[in-house]
Amino acid sequence: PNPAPPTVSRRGALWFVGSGSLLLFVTTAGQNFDGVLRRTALLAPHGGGEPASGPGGFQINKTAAYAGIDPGETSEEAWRLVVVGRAGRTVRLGRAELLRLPLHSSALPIACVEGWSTSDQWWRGVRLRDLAALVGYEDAPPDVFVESLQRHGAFRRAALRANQVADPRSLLALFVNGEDLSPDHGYPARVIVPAAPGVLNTKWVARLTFGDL
Ligand SMILES: Nc1nc2c(c(=O)[nH]1)N[C@H]1C(S)=C(S)[C@@H](COP(=O)(O)O)O[C@H]1N2
Ligand SMILES: [Mo]
Repeated sequence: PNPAPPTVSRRGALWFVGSGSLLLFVTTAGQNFDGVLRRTALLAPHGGGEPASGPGGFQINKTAAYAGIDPGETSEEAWRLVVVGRAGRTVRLGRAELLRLPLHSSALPIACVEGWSTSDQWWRGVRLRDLAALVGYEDAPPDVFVESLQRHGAFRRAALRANQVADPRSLLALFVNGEDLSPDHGYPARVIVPAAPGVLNTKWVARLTFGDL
């Protein structure tokens, strides 16, 4: 029966709603366009690179160029995966050595919290739990800390839990859809794990440190 005096005028309320809608419009409309305009879509999927066609033709979060990956450091001669395990046990593996380990396949999507996901892609590589076994965790694999060749940016490292490492579908992938990973999808090696946000699928992997985190 005794409402408090209004704290906002009718005009104020209309202005607030109107400018809020306009702000949403300008921060999402860019997703409908290509090129520079697309990057203005701060609140909508704006992608990093446009998917090409062929085996690597699915969405890309950050391209190799954006992440500052120098093709010289991903070559067969230069690149070594460093795997650290129990009591500091360390092995270094080139791509050729990884290919001599048992290879397995997983059909898994990438689901990015930025608002897109792919259909299942056919990944092939070495099981994370097999890599844990190489450095002293033969039975129950522990957590793993994954680091990329990428030097800057929040996505250059990720931690995976023991249950994710133990999952037989979790791979250090070397191939996707029957071909070598493309540079933008993480060549020479990237993590792929089931039922996790895309950000855990670290690309251009350089180092895996197994041990409870
Ligand atoms: N090193 C590195 N790995 C990364 C990223 C990154 O920026 N740098 N982006 C992550 C995010 S947010 C997603 S969704 C996936 C996307 O993988 P894709 O680009 O191969 O589709 O990679 C993840 N791995
Ligand atoms: Mo993502």
